[in-house]
Amino acid sequence: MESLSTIIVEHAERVGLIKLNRPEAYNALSRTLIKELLQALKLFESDPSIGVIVLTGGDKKGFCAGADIKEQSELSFVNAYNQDYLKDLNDGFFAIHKPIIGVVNGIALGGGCELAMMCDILYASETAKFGQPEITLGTIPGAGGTQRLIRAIGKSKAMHMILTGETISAKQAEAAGLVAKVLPAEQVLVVAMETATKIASFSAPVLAMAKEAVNEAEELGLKNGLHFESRLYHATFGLEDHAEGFQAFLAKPKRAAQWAHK
Ligand code: DAK
Repeated sequence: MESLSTIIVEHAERVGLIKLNRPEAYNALSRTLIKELLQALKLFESDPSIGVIVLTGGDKKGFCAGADIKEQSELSFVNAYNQDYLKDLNDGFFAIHKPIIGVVNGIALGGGCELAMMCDILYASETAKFGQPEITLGTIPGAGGTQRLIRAIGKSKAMHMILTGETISAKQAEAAGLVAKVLPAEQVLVVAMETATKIASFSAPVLAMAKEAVNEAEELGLKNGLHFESRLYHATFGLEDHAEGFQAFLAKPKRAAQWAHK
């Protein structure tokens, strides 16, 4: 990967870590940051030594303050429309089969809250705050806020956040179902990395199928969703890892499965 100016990329045991790194602008989503973030995601997606991706905001300025307001202020409607301004962000996340854990360690506002919701699992620090303040700027959420927030926390709470621009705390986000776990700021990334390592220790194709099946629940009705799930479930029977997982369980004594990731 070319030299990076807005993110930091690290490798741990089967885990790829991406830290947003524009502390001078609260990690706002400049075009460069989005380009580098999507490159890093693509790289980890294609790297067989990586099973799970962790996305966080670094230690200094929280997770992300949304679209870069300075950049956006210079865009006319026609330019934004013709360039599909920021649209590649959602498309980039849709292309990732590996699980992505988002670690929100401070503010996640506007596109930052939307970026968090593009992840598959969210951990938050006790100091985290989530909000869609676009209404205060004379615009509306544009990267999934109106669509994902309602699915995550229900209509009344989503409407309240979007129409008032007010933030919710990490504890409120956890109670509402937006966040899986809230931890002290100094522990949240460490625990998320432990979880990522645990998830990454399972069979990669099975993880991808599980992620796809869960995500399809938002697209399909129950009957079609159950059908899709059962077909993927049957498909796992064709994997070497399926045979290995069952043999390891049935062995006397029971042993740990050795995944071949195929
Ligand atoms: N963009 C650019 N710079 C930002 C920024 C942002 N979003 N947020 C903060 N900064 C910069 C500030 O301008 C300031 O820069 P200097 O003046 O020092 O040069 C520096 O960060 C420190 O900010 P503050 O002085 O304001 O620091 P405070 O601690 O007082 O406040 C804050 C921190 C994060 C609470 C505050 O800065 C804030 O409210 N920021 C704006 C948050 C916000 O309104 N975000 C929503 C932006 S609209 C789409 C995809 C995405 C989107 C839309 C469409 N498509 C797919 C189509 C997303 C839209 C949005 O996110």
